[in-house]
Amino acid sequence: MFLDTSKIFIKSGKGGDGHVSFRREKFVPDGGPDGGDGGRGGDIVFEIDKGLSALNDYRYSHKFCAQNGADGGNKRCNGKDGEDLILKVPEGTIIRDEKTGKIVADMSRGNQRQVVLTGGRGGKGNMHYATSTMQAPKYAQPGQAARELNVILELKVLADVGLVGFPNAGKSTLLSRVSNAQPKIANYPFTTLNPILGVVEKNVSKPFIIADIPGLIEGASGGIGLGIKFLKHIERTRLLVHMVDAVAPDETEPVTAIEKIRTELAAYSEDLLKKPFVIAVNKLDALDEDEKESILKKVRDHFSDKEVFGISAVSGYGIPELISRISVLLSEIKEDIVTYEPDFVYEEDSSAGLPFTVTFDQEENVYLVEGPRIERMLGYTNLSSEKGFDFFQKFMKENEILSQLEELGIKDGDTVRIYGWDFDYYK
Ligand SMILES: Nc1nc2c(ncn2[C@@H]2O[C@H](COP(=O)(O)OP(=O)(O)OP(=O)(O)O)[C@@H](O)[C@H]2O)c(=O)[nH]1
Ligand SMILES: [Mg+2]
Repeated sequence: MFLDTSKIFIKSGKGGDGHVSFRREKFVPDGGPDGGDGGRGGDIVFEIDKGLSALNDYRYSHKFCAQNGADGGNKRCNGKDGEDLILKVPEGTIIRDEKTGKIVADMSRGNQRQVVLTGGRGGKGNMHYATSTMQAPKYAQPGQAARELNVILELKVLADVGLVGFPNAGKSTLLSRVSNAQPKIANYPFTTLNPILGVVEKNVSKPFIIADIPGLIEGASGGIGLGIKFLKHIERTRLLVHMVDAVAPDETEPVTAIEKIRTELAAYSEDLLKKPFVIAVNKLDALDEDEKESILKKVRDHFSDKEVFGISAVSGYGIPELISRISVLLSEIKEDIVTYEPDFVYEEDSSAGLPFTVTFDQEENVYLVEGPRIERMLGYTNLSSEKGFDFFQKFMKENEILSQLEELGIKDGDTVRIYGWDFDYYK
């Protein structure tokens, strides 16, 4: 079976915690801090695999977690980084946030590999927190939390040409003749059950990809037949080939058949209707010269501004002309296939709501700010960078930590200690 949507849960690795330890050596009574850093957590990475044509790998597995970073150790040992988890998808896979429907990534063309969830940063060990006033820091930074997300994977195939038509028109027969693909061909409707891609390489200046779309029927856009399920696979093609059976009975004769298919395309999306197209009238080998002429004339009269090719997918008649014309048309159409711009932004788990305390330590004459809310903030803030420090100042203000310090009577020049970091307070 061909799977073109799947819902999965992804989670990056948590950063390892920094370690608290002190050097112990003979004859050295008070060894300095030597707790190592935690390793970084693994990323969740999506990668295009050209060998894949469906999302079948995601049928039974729905949960994907990258490895956590290891905690730091003593003697300045840093924890091992967690391994990234690489998820392979076919080209054309769109990743959406399940909750908001926003685009996380579109794995197409230029975007062959993308980190979708970064692993948590490893926490710094206490060896980083020794300062002139704080020789024996008992604090190490916790590792940054893992990031997790429920996402919907949706495949919208990327092909240059979409082959559309009623069932049994001979689409798969044509594909098998001009490309490397080997679709099933049979004399009954709905032989092809999912889109099949083939690469056309012979007799063209630049190879292109044709998608054989399962037969459409009246009402397809409303879900009849294999219907709407496959119309989305036409969205990202650049050129359509309307294929019709020249020997089909009246109600499915070429002009009617093409008009019906175009009604379905329009009902799905006006954009499909705007795509350039050519017409291939197939099975001409089954007609005599007069019948051939009269059918082609009818189609040409009706679609007077379109290019109409008479072909036989079985005998090969007319196919070189059709293929070389498609090749030229493709070179004239700009490569502006629909790609989806990411608009999803991962929101860090908020530290709001977690407790914290602000106290005054008389013995050491410092103000202490502690608690899970502060630890969480330190986990994702790099205080030694300017940006990190700005964020930290904003955090102190917004979380009313500054106003609580003021209530305790803090004055300019007093020391505030936050897990081993000492700051001079200035209003
Ligand atoms: N005489 C003749 N028969 C053809 C020609 N092309 C295809 N056929 C026959 O038409 C039948 C349907 O061909 P397919 O290629 O399976 O048709 P399809 O459009 O892919 O059909 P679905 O997959 O059901 O949408 C098969 O029996 C083919 O052998 C042709 O040029 N001439
Ligand atoms: Mg077919």
